[in-house]
Amino acid sequence: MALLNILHYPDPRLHKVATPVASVDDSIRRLISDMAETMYAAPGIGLAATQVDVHKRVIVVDVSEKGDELQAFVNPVILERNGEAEREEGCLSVPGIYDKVTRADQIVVEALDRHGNPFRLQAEGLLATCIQHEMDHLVGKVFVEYLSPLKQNRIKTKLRKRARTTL
Ligand code: K1U
Ligand code: ZN
Repeated sequence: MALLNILHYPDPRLHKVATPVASVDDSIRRLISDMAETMYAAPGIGLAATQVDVHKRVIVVDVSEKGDELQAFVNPVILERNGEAEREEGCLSVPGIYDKVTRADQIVVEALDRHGNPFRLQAEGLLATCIQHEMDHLVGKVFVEYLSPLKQNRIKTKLRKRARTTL
């Protein structure tokens, strides 16, 4: 396994659109393992392949207390969205910034697992929020884009300044 480099907002590569995985082979299983290791080390509760500069439709999520319930989703598609919930979100690509975002409270998602088998999951609460946040990354959307233009500009300035002083 390997730790992968996480891109930081406003890196333009975070806005690339990921392409579907044609076949869940050993290279995808390796990517899932490396993404999981990177997510746990950060630490975080989710990670999208886009964030590690791999533009394929793969996400990993683990919202469990102990961090022992890894879920990998290849080619995820949301089939249903129900209700609304506002939750505080963070992002490993936007370090130190947290803000509230409104999303569906319950979703039904279909994807392939690490063996290429299709599965369907009904998710709610933090798990639903996290899956939607990660799937946004796959279409090049970062959670700060839900915030006002003023907040987005402040965040960009702060992170650019921080990147310059930590070089
Ligand atoms: O960068 C990411 O996409 C991961 C992100 C996922 C997320 C968090 C909160 C709401 C929606 C999506 C994170 O994991 S940020 C870090 C974080 O939330 C966390 C870190 C340590 C312990 C518990 C949570
Ligand atoms: Zn994120």
